[in-house]
Amino acid sequence: MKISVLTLFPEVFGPYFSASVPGRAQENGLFSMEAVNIRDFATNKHHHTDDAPFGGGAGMVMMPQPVFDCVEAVKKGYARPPKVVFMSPCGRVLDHTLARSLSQEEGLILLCGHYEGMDQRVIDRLVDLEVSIGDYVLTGGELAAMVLIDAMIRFIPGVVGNSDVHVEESFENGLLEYPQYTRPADFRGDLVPSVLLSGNHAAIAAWRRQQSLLTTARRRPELLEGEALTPKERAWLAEQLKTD
Ligand code: 6GU
Repeated sequence: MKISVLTLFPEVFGPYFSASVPGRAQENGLFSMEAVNIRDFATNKHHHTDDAPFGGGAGMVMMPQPVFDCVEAVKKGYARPPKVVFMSPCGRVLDHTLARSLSQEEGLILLCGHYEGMDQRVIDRLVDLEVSIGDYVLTGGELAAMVLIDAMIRFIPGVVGNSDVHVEESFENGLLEYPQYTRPADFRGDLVPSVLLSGNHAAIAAWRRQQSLLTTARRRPELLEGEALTPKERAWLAEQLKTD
């Protein structure tokens, strides 16, 4: 997978994507990422990329010319036309399913806006999909693009160490994750649940399933709506929630 991020602040992508899991994944050739400065494509004298909105109002709007030229130049680096994603609070809210689906793309252009907005002609003519990372407003699309990239690359085989990680973690089975413990079994008198030390794999799996159900029911009950729970699980959950 190749990702091009189009931004006025390419320097903010360096540290994160050269460190830790994303850094190793790029070194191992599992994905590649470039940050391209939209300002380099501005043809006006002072390389301005924004201007006042027609009709008046607060803030500035990103001009179409630098963005169109930037997208068109970056597309030349792709054998097949990549999907163009505009990071915007007006977009589809990112979740597990959208991250996994976008991770299947061979190439992606992530367009980051700044200032108050983007000229609508960019969105109408160049953008295939708008993505938001939640119901709050950021000063620009850069952090949102980093969140999207991080969430996507975890689905690329080999990026996250153990292939079981996906099966067990939150959201893969529609539930939140069960609690995890490591050594020591007794930390300042606080004990690890004994079932985890029992070596009984069926009992451990059953305990984890129950814990996932309970955490999900307490914190995110709406996630259980589409879940296939057995009548026994439903009864057990109702009993547990009674004493909350
Ligand atoms: Cl993608 N961009 C901005 N500027 N703010 C956001 C966002 C994106 N997602 C949530 N808030």
